[in-house]
Amino acid sequence: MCAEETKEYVFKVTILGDAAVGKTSLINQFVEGAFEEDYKPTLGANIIRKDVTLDKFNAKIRLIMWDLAGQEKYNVIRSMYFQGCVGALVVYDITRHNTFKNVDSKWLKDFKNYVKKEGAYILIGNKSDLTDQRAVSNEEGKELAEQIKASDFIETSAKYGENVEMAFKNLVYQILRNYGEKV
Ligand code: G3D
Ligand code: MG
Repeated sequence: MCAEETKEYVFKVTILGDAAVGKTSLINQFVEGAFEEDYKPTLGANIIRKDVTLDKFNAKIRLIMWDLAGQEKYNVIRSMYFQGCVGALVVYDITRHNTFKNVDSKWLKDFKNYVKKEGAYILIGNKSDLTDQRAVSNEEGKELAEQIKASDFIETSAKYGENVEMAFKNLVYQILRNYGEKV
């Protein structure tokens, strides 16, 4: 009997959200399992690769994550940033309400404009460890996720690694579903 062939996937995903919501920290935490305290805004976009294994699905999955660095370059690289993209984490900072407002009016609007095919996206409320500075409630987050038809809503702490792996993996599961996989 032949062994079943392992499928291979390469997914480009973007991490969207206002400056300093924690996009780079989320990626660092996911990739290294460590928190980079040193904030150095670079220019353009960083491209980070990670191979992902899933419990419920046997496949080789390579994630190519595009992280927007210096936000001021965004308008110039926007179309390139979204080209071939199949999913996004749309991130706000639970301590700053304006980052929450921009989720739909700015980031998701661009994602939908540029990612023509059905793209998967998950709403992320980051900095959940800063409970005493919270400005956006969990309920508001849930409501927005429903309203924008995000496939999931997760509060994370990139600082402590809370829910970070789950956020990226849930995004991968949703992308696989969009590819017709039963996961
Ligand atoms: P960005 O890539 O979206 O611009 P960064 O954001 O990942 O660079 O993070 C911006 C600032 O928020 C950094 O602080 C970072 O340490 C902090 N941060 C990111 N995620 C979390 C989190 O979950 N909890 C807390 N408490 N802080 C977080 P500095 O002070 O270095 O600018
Ligand atoms: Mg960054």
